[in-house]
Amino acid sequence: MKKMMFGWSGAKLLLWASLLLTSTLAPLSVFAQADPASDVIPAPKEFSLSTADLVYYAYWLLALLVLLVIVYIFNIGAASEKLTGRTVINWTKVNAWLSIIFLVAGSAGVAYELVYHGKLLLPEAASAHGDSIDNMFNWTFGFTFAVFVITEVLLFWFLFKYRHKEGRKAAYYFHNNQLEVIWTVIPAIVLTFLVLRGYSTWHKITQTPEPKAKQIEVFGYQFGWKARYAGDDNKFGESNFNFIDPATNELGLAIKPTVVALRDTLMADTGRLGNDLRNLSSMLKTKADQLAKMSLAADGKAYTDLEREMEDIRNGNKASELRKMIKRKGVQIQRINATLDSKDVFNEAANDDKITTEIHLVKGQPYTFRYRARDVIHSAYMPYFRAQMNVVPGMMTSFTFTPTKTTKQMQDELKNPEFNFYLFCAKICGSAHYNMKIKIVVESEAEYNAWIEKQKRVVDPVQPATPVAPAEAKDTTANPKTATNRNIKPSLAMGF
Ligand SMILES: [Cu+2]
Repeated sequence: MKKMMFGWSGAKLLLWASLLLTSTLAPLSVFAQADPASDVIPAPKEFSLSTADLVYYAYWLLALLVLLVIVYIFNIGAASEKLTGRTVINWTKVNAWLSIIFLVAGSAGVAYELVYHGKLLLPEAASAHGDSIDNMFNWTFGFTFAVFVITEVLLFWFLFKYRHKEGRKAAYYFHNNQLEVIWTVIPAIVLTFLVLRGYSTWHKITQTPEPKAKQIEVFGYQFGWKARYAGDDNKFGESNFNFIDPATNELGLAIKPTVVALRDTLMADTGRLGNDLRNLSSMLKTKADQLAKMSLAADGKAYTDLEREMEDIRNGNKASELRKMIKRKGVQIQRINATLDSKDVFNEAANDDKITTEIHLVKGQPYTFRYRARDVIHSAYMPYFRAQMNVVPGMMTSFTFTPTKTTKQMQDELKNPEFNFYLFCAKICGSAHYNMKIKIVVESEAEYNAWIEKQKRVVDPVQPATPVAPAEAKDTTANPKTATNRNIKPSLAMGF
């Protein structure tokens, strides 16, 4: 009897309830919360329960209790059914009403989500094509939401209305062509409409020529963005991933002295690595002498590291690693040498380019962002401008749009003086992906001009070679266009 009172269903319920309870323990303040921006692991706090914790805990205990009571009531019913042979619980009816409860609770949940989290969908649009994207989104959402509501209501209502009843016979319905045609044709028409609408909107956004569009290069890497403006000549200098040097040429621009210096460094590296490769046996001997003076007890990790290095030399791993590095650098040297004499590549167009850590745009001016990536695929996402594009290594992608609201305007509209536009990475590209963003400032033309004037050129215009009177010298350097001698001198600072 006791066993029957608390049967298998009760045990299952308890199991679920305890799982639920343990999963809800996390918000308790006794668990120290780590600051995601800090590397420091917080020390465990002393055990303490706040009032909020207790209320939270009590709430779940109460829910558990109510569930237990319900289970006991049903168990008692089932037991008396067994003893008396009479039907106490009409399960068909219980299930039918449960489906109605599910429908009502589910609808309330959907309404709650729409009201409270609906605003998280997309912020207000701040670009010329933003409205057409929003329009498309609303149409798609409207259609699918209507279908969702109709089908869910019918599903649960029919479960309730056509439940089993004594004496009622189920209708046997084999096939109906008309019905088949209706539920095939209507979705086909709706989907065709939505797809064609999406296609034409996307086509309009991406394929409409924008002859007045200014170009800005946006360069993505693990983990950040750089922007490049074309400078006074309005021409981007050529670039090539083989020219990339993290310290002096992050974007791999075609600046001859910088690239020649990189090639020379690579050649020196190759020579050094070649020497290492030839002297592996003496290297092994030196390391063995070193190891003889050490002990595992006193030196620990240094000792085992040294042992491992020696093992790598003995088994040939070190030699093959060195050969690989020499080969890789050799290929890069060859590629650089192959382009060094090309007037198309090294045409000095990169000299006046400006590399910036912020993107500044003029309100109402169309822009084409041309995207390049250094390492893996990133995705440039600007939610307010309704713009998103993959940023792919070895392939230039682009997106053209016109910002229609200044940062200041948005700050006033949202009553948030801290507001800023950002370009985010929307592709999980590595450990610091979450931090990969660049600020975008939309402003007036005058403000933009003042900002861009202050940004450093990639290559400083150089002073004239012959000494001149100070006043004159100042004039020549102030305006790079009138400079008589424009030798290239790579700037190590490069604006970042
Ligand atoms: Cu990324």
